[in-house]
Order: sequence, then structure tokens, then C-alpha cells
Amino acid sequence: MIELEQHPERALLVGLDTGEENTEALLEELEELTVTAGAQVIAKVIQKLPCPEKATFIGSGKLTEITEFCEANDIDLLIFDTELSPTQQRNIEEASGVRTIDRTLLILDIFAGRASSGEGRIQVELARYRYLLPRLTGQGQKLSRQGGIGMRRGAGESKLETDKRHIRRRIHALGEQLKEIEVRRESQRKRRRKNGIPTVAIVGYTNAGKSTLMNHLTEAGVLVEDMLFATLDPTARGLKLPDGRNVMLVDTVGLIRKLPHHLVEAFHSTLEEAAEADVILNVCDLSNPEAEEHLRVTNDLLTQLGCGEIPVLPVFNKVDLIDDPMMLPKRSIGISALTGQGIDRLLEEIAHALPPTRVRVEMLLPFHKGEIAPLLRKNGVIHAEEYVAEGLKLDCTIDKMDAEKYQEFIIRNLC
Ligand SMILES: Nc1nc2c(ncn2[C@@H]2O[C@H](COP(=O)(O)OP(=O)(O)OP(=O)(O)O)[C@@H](O)[C@H]2O)c(=O)[nH]1
Ligand SMILES: [Mg+2]
Repeated sequence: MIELEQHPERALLVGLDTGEENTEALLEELEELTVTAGAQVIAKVIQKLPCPEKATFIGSGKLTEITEFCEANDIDLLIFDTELSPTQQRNIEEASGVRTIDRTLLILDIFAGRASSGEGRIQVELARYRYLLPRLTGQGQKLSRQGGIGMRRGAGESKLETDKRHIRRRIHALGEQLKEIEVRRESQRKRRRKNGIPTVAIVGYTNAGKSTLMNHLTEAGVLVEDMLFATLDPTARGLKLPDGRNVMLVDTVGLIRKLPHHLVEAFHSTLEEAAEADVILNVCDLSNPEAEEHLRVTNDLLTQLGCGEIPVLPVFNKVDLIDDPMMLPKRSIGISALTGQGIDRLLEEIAHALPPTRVRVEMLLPFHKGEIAPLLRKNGVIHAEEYVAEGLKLDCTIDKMDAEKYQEFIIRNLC
């Protein structure tokens, strides 16, 4: 048997500096994405231009330079940091003779490799097809002579047309499946709301440590890895806060600058977990020089999702990697999801940010109602208890719903 050795593709990264963004930081991130997708980065080029060229995105001189570099260095993949129009992509490919993709397709590719659940797969496939549909031009335009079972086309119909029709049909079918999932998710959320359990969503830039925090707090066992987009599907787990309140903690998909809008649309139901939360934790990696920018990207997306009213707590993670405590913005929450540093304070802040749903009361449980005490202890906090002649006297903080349920045993409201 002959084993074929697969070499990673040799990529050249291209960015355009229009003076509006930190192109170098963006290209560094593109490098990480490229490596995550399994290719090797040979070089990076940045061209300064006030705005992209309509036909080729970069200037013609630069394109010639890139073509020569590709030939001399066996480059087999060009990756542009900005989404290219279908025409630009085709023109660059024709001029350079090298397969050309953009940041959007790269991210879509990584997501496709990560999607393990049915839901994730549907969302990624939908986003990919929506991206690919307007880009299906060129080769297929020639009339194809090949027919055959399953490949039959109407007279004079090009392969391209059947491809496009197939993709449109697929997009429609995937959209329908996604709708069903959304309905299921909505009913789960409704159930949670009915049970009066508030939701706390963990959102933030990819690789910030969201799943590590989730695991630290709930032993959810979510996959944690030092790679981009480790998590695609939301995981929800119960968590008891120090004031005794039970909340549902939700881990979500990581975000990134220039997140393809097709992905935002396809992942809408996932992101809605955040949009409907009672409190949002915007987790960022304090050890990353771009931490503030990462917080901003997340905040922008939250605004886009209509989360304006929900309290957002910025959480600076990975403080264990920081030597200078001044790096942490004043009065902000600094934690290490790895060592547990700062977690107690985080939990207090979450409890503080949640709408009040609890009351402190004094109760007297007759001896024959003793079984209620463990229930109160489970859902609330017992500050003091004492056996008196009539039964068990409790000073406790409990859910308003429990207070209503056991109203007959309440002697007085404490606050
Ligand atoms: N030193 C240090 N590393 C951390 C901390 N929290 C997370 N990490 C590491 O950061 C990497 C990413 O962690 P994840 O929890 O997978 O990050 P995430 O935000 O869920 O990432 P995505 O799911 O890809 O969006 C892993 O290698 C973690 O071990 C921390 O507090 N300190
Ligand atoms: Mg994760």
C-alpha cells in the first residue's frame, strides 16, 4: 500500500490597510485562523490603500508582486483578510493562478470542521451555501454533455444552473430544519422562564476562556482547547449562587472580528440564548493585547441582537497570566477560570445584577411540616434556625415563589 503524505497548504496572507483598523493585529488573527484550518503561513503582505480596488481588491502592481512571490515560493493558497466580491475573487485567481479565498470562507471552513451536533451542522451548512451561491460562476457556464442518473438536466440547461437550483433547494430545506430547532429552543426557554429560573449567558471573543469558566462553575465538562471556535453549541447547566438562588448558566459560541454575517444569521437561535438572558457575562482574555477591542466586538454584536436592556458584566479572565495588576481596569471583575481566583466576587456580582426575586422572612414550621425545611435549604439560604415549643423557627432568604407557597408559615417579613 502506498501512503500519500499530505503536506499542509502553503498560504500567503493579504491585508489592506485603509487606515481604519489595526491591520497588523487582524493579520495576526488571520494567521491563527489559517493555522487552525490546517494550512501553513509562509508570508503576510499588507498594502496601504485608501479604499479597495473594485476589480482586484489590491492594486495591479501589488498583484503582480504577489504572483511572482507565489511562483518563487510554491504558494498554493492566497487568503485575503476581507470578504472579496465574487468578481474580485475570480479576477485575483485568474491573474495569480493561485486558489484564492477570504477570511469569511476560512472561518466557515473552521466552523464546518468543528460542527459535531446536528444543529451545528445545519447552521454551518446553511451559512456556507448562502456564501457560495453568488460565487458559483465560471466553469459551469459551459454546457455540460455529461448527464446520467441523478445528473439529468433539462435540454440546454447548464451544470451551473442545476448546481444553483440544488443549492437553493438545500438552503430552503436547511432553513426549515433550523426553524424547527428554533421552536424547540424557544419552548425550552419558556419552560425555564415559567420555572422562574433566571439565565446567565457567557459570551465573548473566541478563546477567551468561556468554556473553562462554565466548567469551573458547573462541572459541565464542555470541551476546552487552546484553539479558535472550540465551542459551537450552547450548553446550559444549573448553578447555585452564594445567596442560594439557582440560575441557568449558558456557554455560547465564540465571537470574532468580521464574523461572517451569514454565520450570525445561521447562529441566530444560538446567539438568542444570550439575547434573552437575565445577565450577560462578556468574558475577555486580559492577557491578549486586544482585550478592549474584543470586549467592544462582543458589545457591538449584543447591541445588534437587541440586548440593550440586559445588564452586561465585563469579565477579565486569565488574570493569572498578568504580572502588572494595573492592567486590570479599575473596579472591573478580574478572574482566572483556571485557578479560581476572583470567582467568589464574580458570583456576588452576578447575584447583584439579577433582578430581585427573593425575600428574607421568619418562618415557623410545625413539627409535622418538617419536610419543608430541606426544600427551603436547597433553594434558599437559612441564616438561623431554632427549635421552639411549636416547631422549627427559621430566619431564611427564599424565592418569592416559595414564600407565596408557604405563606401560612411566615411569621414576619424581614426585608
Ligand atoms: N492561563 C489561563 N488560561 C486559561 C484561563 N481560562 C482559559 N484558559 C485557556 O484558554 C484556552 C481557551 O479556553 P476555552 O475555555 O476553550 O475558551 P472559549 O472562550 O470557550 O473558546 P471558544 O469556545 O473557542 O470560543 C484554553 O487553553 C484554556 O485552558 C485562565 O484563567 N488562565
Ligand atoms: Mg468554548
